[in-house]
Amino acid sequence: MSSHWILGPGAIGRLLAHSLSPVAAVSLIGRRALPAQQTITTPEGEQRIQDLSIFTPDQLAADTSASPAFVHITTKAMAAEAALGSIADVIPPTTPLVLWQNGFLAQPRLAETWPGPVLCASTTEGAYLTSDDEVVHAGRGQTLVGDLHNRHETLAEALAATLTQSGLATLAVSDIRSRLWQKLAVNAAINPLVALLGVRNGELRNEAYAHRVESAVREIAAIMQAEGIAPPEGQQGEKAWLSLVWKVVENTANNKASMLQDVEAKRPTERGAILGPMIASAQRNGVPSEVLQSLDDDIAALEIRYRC
Ligand code: KPL
Repeated sequence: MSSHWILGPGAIGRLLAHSLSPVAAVSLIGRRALPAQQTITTPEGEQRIQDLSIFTPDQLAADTSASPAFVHITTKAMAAEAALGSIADVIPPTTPLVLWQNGFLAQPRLAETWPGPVLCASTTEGAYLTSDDEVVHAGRGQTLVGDLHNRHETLAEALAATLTQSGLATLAVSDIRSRLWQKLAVNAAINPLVALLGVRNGELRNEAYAHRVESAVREIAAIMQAEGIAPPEGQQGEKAWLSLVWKVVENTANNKASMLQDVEAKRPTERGAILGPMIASAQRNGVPSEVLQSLDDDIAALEIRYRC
């Protein structure tokens, strides 16, 4: 039985812990203590209770258990490096990491600095927490795993097989960088706008807001071209990115996007991982980014206001 450590007991972390527990040895690691008895509600509405092994980093340091086969980092993007730092002393530097973050901030940084293999995961599984001891698996999706430089295909395939066996349909892919940027493109078009407007995704279709989506997508399409990222489904150019964004808006019309949830809860947003890499790329490539920059400035101002 391989051993998986999951760093970050948020919704995806707990979904992973519940799913992997029957097929692997799982340790869930978080900064604060949580009840060992945890409940998951499946997409079919069934409730399952499991005792999970939950530790704080200090408890892990005192534990002499064998080193893990994989460390999954399921924190928010901005917290990933600090989270890894909190356990780095108790794992060999050759331990494979699996990064589950949104955006494209933690992935290139850790791929550069961590000596061991760094896999990235991009998932459309839907999950949310309802309390300290319950996660709801709201909808099944698909997970893609791979590494940015295609050096660890066998490892990605082994991980995909374990995750699939655990009930999370997963494919090992050779183009995870493109997949992460494609998701980033959609997130950059939707998340900052809905967070600022305080609306559910579907409301972006209103006449009053749609042109703002279009002007963000115009910049995003040019950045994608400069990065060499084609839209999924074989189409080309700005129109293809716009139709992808509208398709996601349609499919998630009732969702409160993650950035809006962060703003409502007065938590730091993932603007640095979503708008940050977009704007940095625009600057590197001499592509306009005024619209994205002003969204980023407005979110930053909002965060400052609620931090005071
Ligand atoms: O991924 C999302 C998010 O909320 O972060 C979108 C696609 C915007 C759906 O809500």
